[in-house]
Amino acid sequence: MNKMKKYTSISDITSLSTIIDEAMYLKKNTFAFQPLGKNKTIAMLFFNPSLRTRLSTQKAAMNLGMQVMIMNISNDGWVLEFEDGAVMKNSAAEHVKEAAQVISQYCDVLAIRTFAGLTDRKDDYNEKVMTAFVKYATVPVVSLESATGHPLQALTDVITIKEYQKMSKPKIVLSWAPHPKALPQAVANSFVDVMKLSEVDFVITHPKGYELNTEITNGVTIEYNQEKAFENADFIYTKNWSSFTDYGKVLITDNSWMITEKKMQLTNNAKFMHCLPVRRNVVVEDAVIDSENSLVIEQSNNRTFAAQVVLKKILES
Ligand code: SN0
Repeated sequence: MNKMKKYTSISDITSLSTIIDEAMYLKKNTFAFQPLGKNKTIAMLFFNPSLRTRLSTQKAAMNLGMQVMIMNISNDGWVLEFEDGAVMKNSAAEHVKEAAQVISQYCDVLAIRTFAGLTDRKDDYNEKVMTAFVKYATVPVVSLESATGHPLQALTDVITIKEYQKMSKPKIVLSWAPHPKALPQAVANSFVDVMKLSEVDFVITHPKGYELNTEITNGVTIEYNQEKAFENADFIYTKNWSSFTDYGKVLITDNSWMITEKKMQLTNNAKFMHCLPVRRNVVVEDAVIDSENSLVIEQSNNRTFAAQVVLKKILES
C-alpha cells in the first residue's frame, strides 16, 4: 500500500492515478471508511481566511468518522515565533517549537493554512511556517494551502479534469488573469506540479513578468499570447498570481487578460475552472462563470473527496 506520512506537496503522492481513482470511489461510497477515523482527531489551524478548504476538510474528516478541532490561530492564539534562537522580547509570545509539540498531543493529524507574506521570497519559498510545523509536530501534517503550494486544491483539480475529460490527452491551459490585489503563486504552483504528472497537453499563458518559479515550470510550454494558447483548449484553468521575479508585485491592472466569452470561443468548447474565491468581471466575465461549461461549483464539491482520500491515506499509514 502507498503510505502517506504527510501531505504538504503534490510530491507526497506516490501514485497519482491510484489516488484519483480512490477519490472517485469515495465520492460514490462516502461513508465506507467510517470506522477508520473512530477516536481519531484532526486539528485545523488557520493563519488565514478559508471557506472551501475549511468546510470541505471538516466534511471529509467527518465522512471518515473523525473528530474535528478548528482554531483561527492568528486571531485566537498567541503570536508565534519561528526563528531558532530568537530572543523573544517582541510581540511573539510562544515558539512554534512548543506550540507544534503541544498541539500534536491533542490530535492525530495536524492541518495548517498559511499564506505567503509576498515580501520576502526566500522566507516564502523556504515555507517558513509549514516547515517548522512539519519539523516540530509529532503527528502527520497536512497543508490547507501554504506559502507556495495548495496541494489539496491541485488534487481536486486533477480529479475534476479526469471526470470531465472527453479524450485521452486533453489540452489544458493555465491562464493568468488580472486581480486588484497581490495574490500568492501557491495555487498555480501546485497546479503545474500536478499537470506535470498527468497525461495532458499542458500550456501556461501569462503576460511577460509573470513567469512562475522556473524550478517548478521547468519543461512546461509557456505561450505569451493568450488567444493563441486558448486555441483548441479543452480546459481553461484560470488563476491570478503576483510576480515571482518582481516578487509580490502587481504589474498589470487593466482587463486585457480577463477571461471573456469571446476568448472562450477560440477553444474546443473548453470547460472553465477556477479554485475560487473569484472576482467576477475582473478575473472572469459573468457570462463565462455562469455558463454551462463552468466547473467551479463541481470543483468545490470535489474538494471534499480530495481531502478525504488524503486523510484516509494518512490514517492508514
Ligand atoms: C487565495 C490565493 O492563494 O490566491 C486563496 C485561493 C484558494 N486567494 C485570495 O486570497 C483571494 C483574495 C481576494 O481578495 O480576492
